[in-house]
Amino acid sequence: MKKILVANRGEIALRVMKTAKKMGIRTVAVFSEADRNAPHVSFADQAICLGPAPSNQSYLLGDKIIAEAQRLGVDGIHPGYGFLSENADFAEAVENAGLTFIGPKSHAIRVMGSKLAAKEAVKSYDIPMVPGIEEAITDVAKAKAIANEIGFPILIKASAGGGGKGMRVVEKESDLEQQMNRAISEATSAFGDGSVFIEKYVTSPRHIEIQVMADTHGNYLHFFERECSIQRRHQKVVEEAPSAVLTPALRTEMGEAAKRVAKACDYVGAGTVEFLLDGDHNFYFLEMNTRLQVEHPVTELIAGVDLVELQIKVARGEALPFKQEDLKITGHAMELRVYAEDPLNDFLPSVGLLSKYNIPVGEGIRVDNGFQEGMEIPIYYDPMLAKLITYGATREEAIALMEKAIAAYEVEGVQTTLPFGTFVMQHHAFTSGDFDTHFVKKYYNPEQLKEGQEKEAHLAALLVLKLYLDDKKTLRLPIA
Ligand code: MV4
Repeated sequence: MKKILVANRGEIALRVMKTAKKMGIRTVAVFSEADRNAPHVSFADQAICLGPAPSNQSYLLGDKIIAEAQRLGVDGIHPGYGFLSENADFAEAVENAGLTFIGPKSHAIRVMGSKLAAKEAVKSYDIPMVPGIEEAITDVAKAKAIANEIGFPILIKASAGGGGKGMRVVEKESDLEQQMNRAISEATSAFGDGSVFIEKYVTSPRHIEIQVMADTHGNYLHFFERECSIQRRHQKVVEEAPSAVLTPALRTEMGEAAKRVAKACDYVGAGTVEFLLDGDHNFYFLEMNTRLQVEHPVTELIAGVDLVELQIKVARGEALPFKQEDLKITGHAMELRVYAEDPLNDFLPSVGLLSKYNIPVGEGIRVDNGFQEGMEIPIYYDPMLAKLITYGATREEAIALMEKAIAAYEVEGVQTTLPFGTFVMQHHAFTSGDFDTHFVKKYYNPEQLKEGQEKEAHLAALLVLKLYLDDKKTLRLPIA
């Protein structure tokens, strides 16, 4: 593989191209008219404008991307995350065009894109699943019978779902019919597929996901877990590896289960198997994400691997260069997603001009960044500016370093989730490790953040006053 096209933008396009460059592979960037001056464009050896800013006129134009790749003599296409990364038809079209899709086969993408198909596929692989049904349901009377058997609360989920869309918690039988109809209509309008199913609702789970990797020689590896319980409205904000609560035995058990999920769909490349972990440390398979994930860097730091390099090697047909026994966890990594969103104003997007932008640097600090000072943040895409990642010997060290790195991160012109990161790092529930997916809902309100910021401002004012008073004590001769 001599030349790779990265069908993405922002920090992930840069991150993929950096590894390609390191491997001596030439890079092609694609961009929209809004991204003409973006760093991923200048970093690449070649760059192609796909069209106007909206994604459906640029980054989602699979056929155009493939045609450009062929014209430029590209060997492989890396889709990054989002956009075309989990589009089975695109993966297939790339392969049919005689190019390599740096990711799994379209079969695996298709199976895991449907929650019901995924359940069906892993059925005979001894994977723990939440009590529930394995088929779509439309009959309310049948749904009531099943719900009573499982026991309330139950959760109605859309088979094609994602991001919590089409998901409805039902506390009691009398609410079921209405919630089911809502879930079906939401799923129909969002995904064009109204199939829903029922699961027991796990009330206070933690979100634990396992990084897996498979090659074309039948080797499967897991690279331990990431914990992503700190999220708001299904948007992850803080991720870490390892989880504060997994024992080595549970880690191995979940890792082996994740590898079996990958086997169940003939997986190739990097993937992530999501689990819920309940208060009694029971784990349940949720779904598999068939792409490189946003939060992959925390795994890279604790496992000492470059996941993009491994993706490319696997795509070239090479065998994975390790055995499971070779892999071990060293240290602890923490990631904060730096979004251009206002944590004081319901996390509304805060787009505009980055009038000042300086990222922190130093030992144990990694910033996967897609922006630079003077750039306008486009309204058309995900407003993530960067990922701030810290790495230390222990969880405490990674947290302390994160607080320092947040303080050193200079952003002016837009509001960001940086202060929210400080809130999380200083919260007892987080530092003690005793938290679940309801952390934000349970503990966060903007007033608390404001209070913290005011306290900080007050302390700063006191310090200035003290310095001034100390200074006044120093005798000074009047200027003649
Ligand atoms: C659940 C659940 C509780 N019980 N399933 C949310 C997104 C979708 N991929 C799966 N999700 C959940 N499924 C059962 N049976 C709770 C969630 C959930 C959640 C999961 C992971 C991280 C954050 C979450 C926030 C709300 C709900």
